[in-house]
This record gives sequence, C-alpha cells and structure tokens, in this order.
Amino acid sequence: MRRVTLTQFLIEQQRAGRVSADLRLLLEVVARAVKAISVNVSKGALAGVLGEAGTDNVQGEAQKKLDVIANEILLLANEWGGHLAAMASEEVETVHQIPFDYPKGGYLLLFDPLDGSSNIDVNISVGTIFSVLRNPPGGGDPTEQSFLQPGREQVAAGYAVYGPSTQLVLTVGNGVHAFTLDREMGSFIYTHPFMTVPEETQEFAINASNARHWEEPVKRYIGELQEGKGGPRGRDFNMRWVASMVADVHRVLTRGGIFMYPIDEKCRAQGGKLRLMYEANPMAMLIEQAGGAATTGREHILDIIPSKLHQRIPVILGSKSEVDRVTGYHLEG
Ligand code: P6P
Repeated sequence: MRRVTLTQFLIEQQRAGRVSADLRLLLEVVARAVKAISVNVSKGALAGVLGEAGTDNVQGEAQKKLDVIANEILLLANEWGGHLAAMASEEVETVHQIPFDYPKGGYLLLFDPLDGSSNIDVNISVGTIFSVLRNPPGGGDPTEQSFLQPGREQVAAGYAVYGPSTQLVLTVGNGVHAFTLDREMGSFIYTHPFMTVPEETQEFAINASNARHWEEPVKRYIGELQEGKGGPRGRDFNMRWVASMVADVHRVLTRGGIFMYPIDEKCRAQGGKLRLMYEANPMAMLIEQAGGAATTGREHILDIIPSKLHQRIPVILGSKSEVDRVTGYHLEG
C-alpha cells in the first residue's frame, strides 16, 4: 500500500483550500520539533534528561529537565519560519514574541510542550499538545489579549503522544487524522484517517482519589457507573487513569470513553486542574471533530471566552452519550 507522509497529507489539504501555505509550514515545523522531542524522551536516562530541572514554571510546578528541553525545542523551531506572530507556552508566563530579526506571520501557536511530565521518570506515556489561532488584525506585537479567543476560533489543533510508538494526531477542521513516526525514515506516516469517538462506551477515566471533593452531579454519575449491572445503568463499566491527559485522551479518541477532570473543592479556587488555552481547547476541537463532545459540565469548552492565558477549567470529554448524560446531571442543578 502506498505510504502517505504528513507532508503529502498537508499538501493535499492545501490543494483542497483547507490550509494556507503558512499554516502548512507551521504544522510541518511543529511536527519536526515533535520528532526532536520524541528522540529526547525515548533516550531517557541514556541522555541524562530525566529528573527535576531545579526550576519552577509559571504554574508554580517543579519543572522536569524534559519540560525545559521540549519547551526550548518548540520555541527555537518556530521562531525563524516567518509563519507566526507570537507563541504561548505552559512553561512561560508571558507571550513569547518573535525575535525582531525574524519575519512575522499571521498565526499564534500555543502549546503544552510536555504534558504529563510527572510520568517521565516512571516511563509512562507523555505528550505535546498544540493549538493554532489566527493573530487578530491590528498591527503591533501580539499581546495576551490577542490569544484570548474562544476555542471555536482554532484553525488547527493536535498532539503528539510519546508511547510505544510516537503518533501525531491532528485536525485542521476536516476530521481527525493520525500519523505514526517511522524512526528509520524520520517521517510521520498517515496511519489513522478520520478517527471517530464511538458514541457509546463502557470506559471512564477520572482520578477517583478526589471523590470526596466532587460536586453532587459527578458523585451521582460515577456512582452509577460503579454500581454496574445491578445499578441504574444496567451494565458494567471499566476505569482507566494514566494521569497523562494526552495518553488518556488518545485512548478515548481511539476506542471511546469519557475523560473527566471536573471542578471539585480541591481545585475550585484555581478554576479547575487543566488549562483552557493549550490543553482543553485543542483536545476539545479534536474530540468534537471526531464526533464526540467536550464540556466543563455546564457549557461547551469551545464556547468559553478566555479571561487569561493560563486559565484553568473543568474538563469532561469523549463519547457523546456519556458526556451529554453527565452534563445533563449538572444542568439539572
Ligand atoms: P492528577 C498532568 O500533570 C496533568 O496536567 C494532565 O496531563 C493529567 O490528566 C492530570 O494533570 C493528572 O492530574 O491530579 O491525577 O495528577
């Protein structure tokens, strides 16, 4: 069978008018950066990249060496190409401006360079999440306000999952497509066209150690799943929790499920656990493009008008029938 590469896929999307030449270049550059991150992640102890960096990020979290490495790879890879107006990273407090000696383009790139990095030292899958917005017209250097657009404005979103294989999962608004890294060729090969989230599922993902902090609708919903065949759902359910959003969402995108990091008494003061701009929004675009649903429990994630760059929100996403059910429980009050 003819092997289609990411480059060929993107050229076909450009020919069909779904991506501009600049957006195609942007996605190629991000893919190249992801390959470099994959090389570092897969070397682990052999490259001395495990363990703490000895610094904290803007979230006040201790950075892993690979957090810093992945962030630098993405910033340096994307600065010079002329396709970006600015960047924003989970690891950087303010907007990252394009150095003055490089040309600027019309897109804004946001990313979580290495999500789930607490799993690095125990060799569990981690990932990179990215989101692409248009830079609003108006000249001058982009400000934080330039980035504060609802998720529906995204022109592309995706993630890389560094697992048994490295996969790049991408949408440009025409379905969800996955590419598997062929390390010998150094190419992403098109392996999963038009991924879809099954409407029904028997698998849920939540950090059950937070149960005592959950709101009543979540306690009701999870309780019903745990009652299984003998309870109101009349069937048994299974639970998975990797504590690496990319790994958990990739499983949901691949075989269905519901992924939940709801608001609870523990994270209420921060607004939630997961970040809106470079975790929830890109994942919500992918899930909706794949026929699933993504809400905070009370509203569609992609409709939220952001108030700040590192804003956190509750996240419930995956198989539509389950997301609709638990969102309904929240709206019943
Ligand atoms: P907890 C990783 O730190 C992360 O941001 C997501 O990737 C993951 O889903 C979540 O936090 C795990 O949180 O509370 O289970 O450690």
